[in-house]
Amino acid sequence: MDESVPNFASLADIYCDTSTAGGIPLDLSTRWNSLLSLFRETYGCAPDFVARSPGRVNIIGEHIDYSLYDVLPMAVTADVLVAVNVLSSPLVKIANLDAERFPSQEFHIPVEGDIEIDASKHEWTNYFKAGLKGALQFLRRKCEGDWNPAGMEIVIDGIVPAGGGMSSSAALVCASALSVMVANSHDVSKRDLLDLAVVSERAVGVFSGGMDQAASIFSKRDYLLDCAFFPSFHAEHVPVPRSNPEITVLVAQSFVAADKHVTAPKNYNLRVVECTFAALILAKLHQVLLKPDSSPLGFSLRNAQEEIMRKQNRLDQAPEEQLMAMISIAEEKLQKKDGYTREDLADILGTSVKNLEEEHMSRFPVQADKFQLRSRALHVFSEARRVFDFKKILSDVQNAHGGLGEQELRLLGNLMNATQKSCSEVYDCSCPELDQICAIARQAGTYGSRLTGAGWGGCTVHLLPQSNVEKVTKALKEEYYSKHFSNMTEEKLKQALVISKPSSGSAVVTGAAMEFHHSI
Ligand code: NG1
Repeated sequence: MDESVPNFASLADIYCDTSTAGGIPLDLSTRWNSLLSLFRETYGCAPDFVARSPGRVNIIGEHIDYSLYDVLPMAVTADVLVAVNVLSSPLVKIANLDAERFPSQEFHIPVEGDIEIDASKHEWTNYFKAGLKGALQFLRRKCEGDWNPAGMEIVIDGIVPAGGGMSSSAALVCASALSVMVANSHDVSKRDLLDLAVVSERAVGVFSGGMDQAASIFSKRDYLLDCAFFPSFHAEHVPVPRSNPEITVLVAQSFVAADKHVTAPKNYNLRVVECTFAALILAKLHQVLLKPDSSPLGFSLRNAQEEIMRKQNRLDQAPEEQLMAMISIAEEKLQKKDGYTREDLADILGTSVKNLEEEHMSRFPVQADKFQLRSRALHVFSEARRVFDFKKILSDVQNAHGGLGEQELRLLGNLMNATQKSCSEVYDCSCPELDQICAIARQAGTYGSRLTGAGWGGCTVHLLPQSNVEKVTKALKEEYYSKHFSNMTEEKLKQALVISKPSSGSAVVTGAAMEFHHSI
């Protein structure tokens, strides 16, 4: 767990793709060359290093990381690159390969004091600044005495679709934080990078769970990442057993932009607050005390489960039985099916509405008259159970040295379909377009189809036999893309439908790799 972020000299160590030239995917080498050329044009020298962090697709476990339940994502090939030349004075100059959408900026790093980020102004550089802020706070704590932050000349290129459920923001924050650590000559462990990237992302105005940053940092090529958050973070690489028929993961964009930073008060942040209240109310009704935990507001449903199970002497029960018990408890105790007002919550918790708002709703605004505790808790407990069942199918097959057959694949698919149903009907984080894409894809031959990431737009993920890829993509093109978007180009369709393989996580790239690509 204390492993350092790897340093690679060859891009072939990072990317896995079959369409390669000399082991390197062709369009990726073109992209690296564009980055390095722009760097030279802008700053008159080659970068000292490139920090990279990928996006991710979550296979199962949606909206439960901030309740500290296990999730199962994997990193994708699409990533963010931050090319850096280190300066001795604390000046930061940032350019982006897509200069039209992301204009250049310059600012000074305060020698003392914090980096200011105005979360109400939606600027792309906020994400870099968030990474910088987290890294500087970390470095100031670590480096005692006379320490001055290094300046940086930077060119950034990100190809993780924004607002697309593939975690472009976490990829940018992780790559930025990593670049600052390396520019300040700090050998950074994956664990430290995770801690500071999660805190950094919360500075941009979202009560982020830890899944995206964990997947971006810890992932390993060809493996899924089993992330556990309770009682503390732990990640394991899960092999995907061979299968007959051969399977593929397809990611399909809805092109409904889901900007969770803009909609957070009614969507993402509100869900975090609702889950926190559900934890506090369940604990209160069972007269158990919760110690603060690492969830965004300090009290998670997983923590409430632990304490309630302890009180009922059920801690030695299997995790799936405990989760079934929590489902019954939520059904019995969280009775208000149409939601809880602030007064209801204050009343049960024995506090005032003012205190309630100050303690749990003051860091970021949330907009709601009623808080849906029952449905949110039921989604969380049932989704945590689905993750458990999904992992068990994989590990049983792996332990028996067998392969996934039709029966196991159908079971995995059913779990993904059940997640979609719960996201749509219980957690209320889907949208008609996501529901429609999943229905079309299933009809055309996937085992399982569901939204991935925060939802309310963005991406869907599908598990399907390799042999059905053509049928499913054709159905999606005809029945979704061409119906919703009259002028969809081939280029845009290529971005919309991507076969994803588990990729490697954050890395620093130096020396030979960059020169090699520069000379292609
Ligand atoms: P997206 O919006 O797809 O990056 C968000 C959260 C995750 C997790 C998922 C829902 C951030 C950075 N990411 O993912 O932690 O809660 O929603 O499962 O906030």
